[in-house]
Order: sequence, then C-alpha cells, then structure tokens
Amino acid sequence: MVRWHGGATRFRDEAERVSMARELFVRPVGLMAAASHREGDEQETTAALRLAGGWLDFMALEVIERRGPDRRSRILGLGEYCERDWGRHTQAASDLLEALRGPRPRIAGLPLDRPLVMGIVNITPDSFSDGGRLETAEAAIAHALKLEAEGADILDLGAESTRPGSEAVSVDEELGRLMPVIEGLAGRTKALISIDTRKAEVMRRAAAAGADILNDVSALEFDPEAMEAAAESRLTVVLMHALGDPKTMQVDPRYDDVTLEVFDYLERRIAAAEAAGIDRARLVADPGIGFGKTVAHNLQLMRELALFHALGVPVLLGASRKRFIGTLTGVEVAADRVAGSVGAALAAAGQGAQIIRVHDVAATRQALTVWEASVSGAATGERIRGTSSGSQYS
Ligand code: 7PJ
Repeated sequence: MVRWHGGATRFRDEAERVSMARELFVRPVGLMAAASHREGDEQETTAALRLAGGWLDFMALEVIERRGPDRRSRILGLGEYCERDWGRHTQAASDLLEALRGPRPRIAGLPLDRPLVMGIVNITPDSFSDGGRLETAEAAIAHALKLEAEGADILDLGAESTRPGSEAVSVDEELGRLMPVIEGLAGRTKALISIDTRKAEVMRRAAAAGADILNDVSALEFDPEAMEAAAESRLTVVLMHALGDPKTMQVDPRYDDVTLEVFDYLERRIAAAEAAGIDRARLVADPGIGFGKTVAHNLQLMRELALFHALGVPVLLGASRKRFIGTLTGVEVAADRVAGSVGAALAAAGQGAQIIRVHDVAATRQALTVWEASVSGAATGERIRGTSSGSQYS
C-alpha cells in the first residue's frame, strides 16, 4: 500500500538508495490540463493527481519494471497503484509517486506553473544554426534582447559549441566570447541569464558577473572542478545527459533502454550534486536530445518524457532545430526547422516539461500561448480583456 500524502520513511543514506540499480520506474499517463491550476485549488478527486504542481493532471501510471536489458510494463489506475502490495518495491513506489506530485520550487525566482521558454543565444562562430552571424558581442546582445522582447523567460548564452562533432574551445576563448555579452546584458534584461558551459572557471566568472543558471551538457562531469564551482555559486544548475563527448557522441550510440538509462544517469548526477552541497531545489534535469542518441533514441525519450518528472526536479527539453527534426521532415537546413521545433515544444509542454530551450522564441511563445489557452479553456494575461473584434482575423 502506498500512501498519497507524505510520510514515506527515508533510507538512512540517500546515496545508498541511489547506488542500488533501480528496478521500478513510473511514467504518468492520462495527462490532461489541470483544473484552474493558477488558483492552486487542487480538485477533491481520486481520479487524477496534479503533476509536479504544474499545469497537468495525471490519471494513471505506466509502471515499468526493469528485467536486465528488458522491461515489463503495465498501466495502473491511481487507486490500483496505491492499493497494490508492492512488496520489496514499497518504498520505491511511494517515493516515485511523491516525486511526481511534489510542487517544484521556483527557479531563480520564476514560478514553474507554465512552461518557461529558454531562448538560445549562440556566441560561437561555428554554431550550426547561426552560421557565425553572432560573432560579435554586440550582435549577441542585440539577439538576446530581441529574444527577451519575443517572450523568453531565460536567455541561454553559449560560447562553447557542443554540437555533434565540434572541437573543444579553450577557457580563454570561451571567456573572451562570453563575458562581454554577460556584462553587456547586465541591467538591461529582466530575463534570467543561463550559461551553457562545461568549465569551472567559466562558471565562476559568469556567476560573479551576475548569471542566474549554469547549464552544463556534461552534468558537471567534464571539468573535475565544475561540481565545486557550481556548488559555490549557489546558482540553479541544469544537469544534462550526454553519451560521451561532443566530438564522438554520435558515433554509433547504443543503449539497452535509452529512457531508463538516461533516468539512471540523471538520478545519479542529482545525488552527486546533492552530496556536493547543491540543494535539490536548485537542480533541473534534461535528457539531452541529440547528445549521443539516434533518431529512435530521441523519439523514445520524447514519447516517455513525463517519466523524468519522477526525478523530483524540473525537466528541461532542448529539441530546437535538431537533426532528428530534419530526418523526420526532410528539412535539411536547420534554420528552416522552426515549425518542426514548435511541434516538439508543444509535445514537451504537453508532458509537463517546465523549461523549453529554443532558437525561435516568438514562434514557440505564440504556439504555447494558444496551446495553453486551448487545453485549459482560459486565457491569461491582459491581452484578451474587453476584446470582441468584428473580424476573426483583424
Ligand atoms: C542543449 C543544450 C540541450 C541543454 C545544446 C543545440 C546544441 N543544453 N545545449 N539541453 N543543446 N540543457 O542547441 O543544438 O538540449 S547545444
């Protein structure tokens, strides 16, 4: 029997719990727009539970039991899940449900009651989607301010290309590109500043210059000092899964079960970060679309994205303009993959992903606004008050 409301006894040692190979995973299914989630009045119902205190309710759970390289899966209603005798899995079943339900604390002051848009600002001459157009700090600053005006909640500044096949960039080179942009944006933007880097020195310097979030595609593994630098910064940290290094990661990536292995990895990195003194409230997890994954791997992760809420931290998804969108649609030029990227963003929002990382902020924002209003039946914000236009299109 699994209790719905707290009280789960904890393992004495959190590391001990995580070190045992996880056998049980749960994926919330039967997702639907939460009733009046903005007022925070959880419905008196046993048929659905709020997902991560966000904008969706879930009505059932796909319970996945790992059997070596295979999985056994079945869908249980919430009542069945809670009443079942889980035997040796009792603790895990209870913890997973609690992790799915727990409201997520704000990140750097921003509430997670709607999908946040993270706008990508590349400050790399070899960046595949900007083709070097943003080489100068001025251009990057202007681009960042444009993304904010288009509705970005977070600006993700990246000066180290981590796209597949790219070469490493030196600390000095990265700092030389990045610092003028962080400094140039200081005081000129209300958006949170995120820094896409794997290097401890860049993290330290960015934190001192006023950054809000550290976004590390190596989940603080690339630089042996990164964990300590991130902990000392007291900033929010995005931990992303990548299989191997950017240079070689797309060479024949293999998994027994990509979703479960990425979950294991992120769970271990969250435990490592907590052990290093980074509060769970400051962590975000990202399955790392395109980082050591085939199209099939990416699509399985997209389909099963809601499973990652069981990590108990906000989920970030970055699918924007990536190769798998080109493969699915036949669109070769990355900059022409806007509509496909919006499709991926809506799929992620529909699974409760709290942060969506995109190049095309205006298009994503417009799509999310209409999607949100359409699934919830309510518009938010000032725009609709008193409007009743004559023509549908004017
Ligand atoms: C991601 C990222 C991602 C996070 C890049 C690209 C490649 N950071 N940095 N998640 N991708 N957290 O934008 O295509 O998916 S660089």
